[in-house]
Amino acid sequence: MKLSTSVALLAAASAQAHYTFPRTKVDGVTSAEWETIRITENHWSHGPVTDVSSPAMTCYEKNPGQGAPKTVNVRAGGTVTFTVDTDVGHPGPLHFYLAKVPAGKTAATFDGKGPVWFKIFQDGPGGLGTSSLTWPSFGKKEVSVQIPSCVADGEYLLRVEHIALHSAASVGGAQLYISCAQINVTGGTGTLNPGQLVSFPGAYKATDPGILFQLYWPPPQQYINPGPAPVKC
Ligand SMILES: *[C@@H]1O[C@H](CO)[C@@H](O)[C@H](O)[C@H]1NC(C)=O
Ligand SMILES: [Cu+2]
Repeated sequence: MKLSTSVALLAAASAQAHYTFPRTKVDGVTSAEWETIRITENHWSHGPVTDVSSPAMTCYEKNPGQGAPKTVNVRAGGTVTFTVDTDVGHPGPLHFYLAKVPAGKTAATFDGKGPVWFKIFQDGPGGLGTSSLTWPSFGKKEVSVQIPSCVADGEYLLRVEHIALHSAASVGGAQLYISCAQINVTGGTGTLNPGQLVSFPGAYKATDPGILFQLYWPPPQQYINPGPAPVKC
């Protein structure tokens, strides 16, 4: 009895450090949970993806093929915020990717598979070369990205990804927290050249230097974000 109680407490404590991204906020309007974001496999456990070759790398969906109930409208150049449940409890980089929905599909029906993704944002640590790196998203209860003003109008999947590096010194130790919002962009100039598109899974290898990473000692001198460089307008 006593043992199972402390095991349950431990499990609850580690689940607390984990996180999900259940709601969007656009133009001051906050969605319901999993209304504009596809419900993720970890919606209850909050646990991470640790195998970067897993199909879960796309959108970490609980119900692939089902889509979220709504698609949220956003102006190119506008901001999409994801709420974090409960907060970004681990150190590591934050990434956002977009995938344009192909003709014949909608944001609700597109599976996001294949080479369709381009990166629109990444961040990295402060304090390189010291034993106390600082990560901009650490502890945040919301994370936001600006949709580039130069994208083409239309429906997209917007994929948020936070890579927790606290256990990343061994292969398979990095923890990826992922979800996909369904968005509909208007007012874009359409002049973006997204460069080479990448696939999830596929874009990352377990041994990429930004995935297999010693966070603590010796003090890291650099951090190389995995995946392509973010696009520029
Ligand atoms: C996307 O926005 C366009 C332009 O406002 C609109 O015509 C279309 O119905 C929207 N699509 C969705 C799925 O909301
Ligand atoms: Cu965790």
